[in-house]
Amino acid sequence: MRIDIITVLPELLESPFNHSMLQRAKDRGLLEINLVNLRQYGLGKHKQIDDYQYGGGAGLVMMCEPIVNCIEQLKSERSYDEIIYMTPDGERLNQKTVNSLSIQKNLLVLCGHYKGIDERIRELLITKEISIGDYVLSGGELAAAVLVDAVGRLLPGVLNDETSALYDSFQDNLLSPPVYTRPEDFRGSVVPEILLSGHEKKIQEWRFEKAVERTQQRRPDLL
Ligand code: 6GU
Repeated sequence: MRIDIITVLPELLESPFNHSMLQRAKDRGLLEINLVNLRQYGLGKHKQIDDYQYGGGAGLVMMCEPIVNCIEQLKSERSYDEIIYMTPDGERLNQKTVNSLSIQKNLLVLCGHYKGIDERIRELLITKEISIGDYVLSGGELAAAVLVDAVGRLLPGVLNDETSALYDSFQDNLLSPPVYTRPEDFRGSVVPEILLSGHEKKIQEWRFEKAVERTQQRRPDLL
């Protein structure tokens, strides 16, 4: 998969993908991430990318020309399965969307800033709008990092144990069951006996039961 990310702050996105799973995905040639600095497409000698909004009001709006020129340039080089705009008023990201994006070949992600982007860009070029939750970030970059991480770890060959994504929280609309490692007794708090039994079928049943219980308690909306 290739993901192109259009941003005014490429520095902010340089580190998040250089560690752990995402680094492994890149090393194995499963994931290519290309940061595009929107400033290059800015207008005039100041490379302007934003301007005051019509109708007045505080806050700058990202202009049509730099973004449209940038996207058109990228589209002339390859075709995209989705052109995603990261915005707090987008559809809230969930595992289902992450799963469906993880089977695409080319994604283009646009990070918004300030008061957002000129509405006409959304009408003309954006195919999907994504928010990562009901709170406001100062820009779309950290949200894009969240999206790319969630998608990148699902690419076949990225996870060590390929089945492990199957047991992720949310993968079947259930939260994960509790997990334990050594020692067996930590300050008097002990690991549930069933997990020490070696009884694989019973352990699976226990985990499922705990997953349902935890989901009921914490996220009944998922059931
Ligand atoms: Cl995608 N962008 C911004 N600026 N804030 C957000 C968001 C995105 N998702 C949640 N809050």
